[in-house]
Amino acid sequence: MHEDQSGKLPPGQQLLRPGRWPTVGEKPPEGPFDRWTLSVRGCVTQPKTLSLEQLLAEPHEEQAIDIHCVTRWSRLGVPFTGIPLARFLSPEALTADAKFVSFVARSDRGHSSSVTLEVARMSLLALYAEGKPLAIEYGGPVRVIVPGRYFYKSVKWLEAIEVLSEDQLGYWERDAGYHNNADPWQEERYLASGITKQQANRLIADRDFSRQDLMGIDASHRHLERLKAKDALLRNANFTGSQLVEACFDGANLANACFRRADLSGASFIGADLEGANLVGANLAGADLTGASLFGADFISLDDRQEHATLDENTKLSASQITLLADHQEAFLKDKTTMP
Ligand SMILES: Nc1nc2c(c(=O)[nH]1)N[C@H]1C(S)=C(S)[C@@H](COP(=O)(O)O)O[C@H]1N2
Ligand SMILES: [Mo]
Repeated sequence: MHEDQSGKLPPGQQLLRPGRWPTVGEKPPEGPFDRWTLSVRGCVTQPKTLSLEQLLAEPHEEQAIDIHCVTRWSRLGVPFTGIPLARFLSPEALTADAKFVSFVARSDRGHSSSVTLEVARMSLLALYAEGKPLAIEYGGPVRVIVPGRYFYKSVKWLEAIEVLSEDQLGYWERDAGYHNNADPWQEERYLASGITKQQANRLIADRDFSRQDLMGIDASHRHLERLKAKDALLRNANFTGSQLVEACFDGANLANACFRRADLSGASFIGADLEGANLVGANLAGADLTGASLFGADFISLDDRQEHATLDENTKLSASQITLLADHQEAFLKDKTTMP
């Protein structure tokens, strides 16, 4: 546990100024939201379903909680108000085999995430954020806020709290390789990639990554001119120092990918997810970033401001894409956007 760490910035995170709050993940579910219910089930002595009115009538607490998104942006001391989850998870309320808690969202894809009972007991059922009822886009009317873990543990549109005797991996943890412990102080972002060196070398030789799941692939210092990587899953991939002139990454998931000092001139990232990606020292002359998501991405180094991405008048980047970035990234990109 790292309770002493609150109010501080974990390694590899960038601070967003108060009020900046990107929305991340799936679209909100269908309403109505005023008849919301939350059930508590599984290894409990008495399963129950609470209405929104009942939740609102419970005694509330305000807590200032730090948000650390796995895609490298953080907000410190965000005031959330709601019900300490420990109140529903007292030893008397649970059966003897209770060990984990799965948070289940109302969601088309059955979104969920799980934590240990110990971590669940430190969490908050948030009904308000920053003094206002929690907005639908941020998981209202009720979401869980799990302090001291990457924000993907903080499930939005919380519909069920399932107490478990054995852990059950959640949506990101099961299908996308997100680390199940998610401690930002240990940078527990993703699991290691499952691709072997031989597989990686063959794909690199073919220069075709299209639609493949290659999370964490090491493609650093390679000659990958005109690489085809449309719709590829390349979270946490390493392209450091690679030659990627005119590569196509349209629609690809490049969250937390590293393009440090890569040559991306004329490359295309239309609609790609570049959240948390590192583009410091990359050549983006003529690159097309239309519609790419850039929250948490790095274009300029904080340690050495001389080191930054190169953009030119042919780089396609719109002003609306940079309004939720960390201040120093936004300031660097401000005079370099080429579209409204
Ligand atoms: N139901 C649901 N909860 C979710 C997600 C999601 O896709 N669906 N995404 C998670 C991730 S990855 C993050 S970073 C935070 C984002 O919360 P925000 O949109 O309020 O910033 O929600 C988490 N909770
Ligand atoms: Mo996230």
